[in-house]
Formats: sequence, C-alpha cells, structure tokens
Amino acid sequence: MRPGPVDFRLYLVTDRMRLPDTRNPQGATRGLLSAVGKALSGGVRAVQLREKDLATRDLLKLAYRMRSLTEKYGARLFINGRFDVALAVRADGVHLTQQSIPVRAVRNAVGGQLLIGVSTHSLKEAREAENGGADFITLGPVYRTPSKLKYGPPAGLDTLKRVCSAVGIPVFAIGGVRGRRIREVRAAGAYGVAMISGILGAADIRRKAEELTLLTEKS
Ligand code: 3NM
Repeated sequence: MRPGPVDFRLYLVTDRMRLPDTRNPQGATRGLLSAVGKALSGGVRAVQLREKDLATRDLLKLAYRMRSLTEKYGARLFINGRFDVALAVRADGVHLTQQSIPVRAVRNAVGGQLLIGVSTHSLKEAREAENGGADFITLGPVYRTPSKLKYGPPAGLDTLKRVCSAVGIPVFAIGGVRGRRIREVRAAGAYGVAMISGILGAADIRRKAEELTLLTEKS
C-alpha cells in the first residue's frame, strides 16, 4: 500500500484518558473505539493512535482494531512513535515525536510505505523534520492546553506563522485548538488542525466532528 499525499485537514489525536470513563483501562480502550467511531461517522478522515502508556502487545491489539474501524470509513490511520506497529497493522503512517527514532532513519527503513508526521515545537525542529523527509508536521502547543502542560509555555501564533512560511510541507496547528481559534490558525498559515479534547471532550462527538469537518475540510 502506497499512501498518497496529506489529504486531510482535521487530524484527530487519541487519548483515552480524556474520555469520561477512564476508571478501568479495558473499558477506556473500548470507550476509545466507540468515541473514534463517532468522530469518523461525523466526518473525521485522519486519526493518530496515541496511547503512550500501553504495552506493545496491547497497543498492537488496539491498533488492529483501530485499523479496521478507520478502514470502514476510508480514513487514514497513524501510529504514534512506532513504525513497526504501523507496518504490522498496515496503517497509513507513523507519527514521530522528538523522542522517537529520527525521521530520516524511519524514512530509510520504510521508504514510501508509510506517511510520516512529526511533532515539532519550534522552527528548528520543523526544519529538521522537513529535511529528514517528513510528509507533514504538527506545531504546538499553539495555545495553552491541559493536554500538554508538560511542554511549558505555548509556542504561540507567531511561531506558527514563522514555521508555516519557512517549510514547504503541511503544518497542523495543535494544542488548545478549537472553536474560533481554527480560523485564527488557518489565517496564520496552518494547513490543518490537530486536536484531542476539541473532539473527544465533546458531549456529542459525532455532531462536533461534523461541525469541525465543515470548518476545516471544506473551508
Ligand atoms: N501534542 P488538545 S499539544 C498531543 O505541542 C499534543 O506537540 C502537542 O490536545 C504538541 O487538543 C498536544 O486537547 C495536546 O489541546 C493536544
């Protein structure tokens, strides 16, 4: 399978701990599949499976299920950090972090078999990702977000603007992106938006996904 270009503008990133029922991890996994199913039925076309605490075999099992689900909707699936898991489940791509195997090494290993996204937080990281062969990047956190407090102060709109004009690959704004901010980041040059709580935190996930799809994919 050889994926085409980056053909989506709304990128759903998962975090099952942000769903209401997280008391038992199994329930949370089931809950995540159900929540992602609702987002897909509302029009989401790309999902990044980002469940960093799962042991390899649990992650693989969930990734297979996520592959079946996304396939049903013709949506792209990316696996955070693990190109081996991405290849094993025939995902469309891998999403690397600054702690993962560097993008160039992954590109050398997988050739054109996978799309590669990279999380970046500065102009320097954005340029490195592009030079290493990334297909797209996320840049964040643009705004303050409880989902990512450990990254400290937000990169802000100015950094986003600088990055968008400096790199030639699509840039997805991430971190506290929702509502009116979507227009703001698009105006700053972002190709698309990536989010966790803007979708998974909604009371009606399907409806929210429909609304966001209209705002992003069709604008
Ligand atoms: N990565 P929310 S910010 C997963 O800056 C992630 O790279 C970020 O969650 C980065 O949409 C972030 O709930 C959290 O703000 C995004």
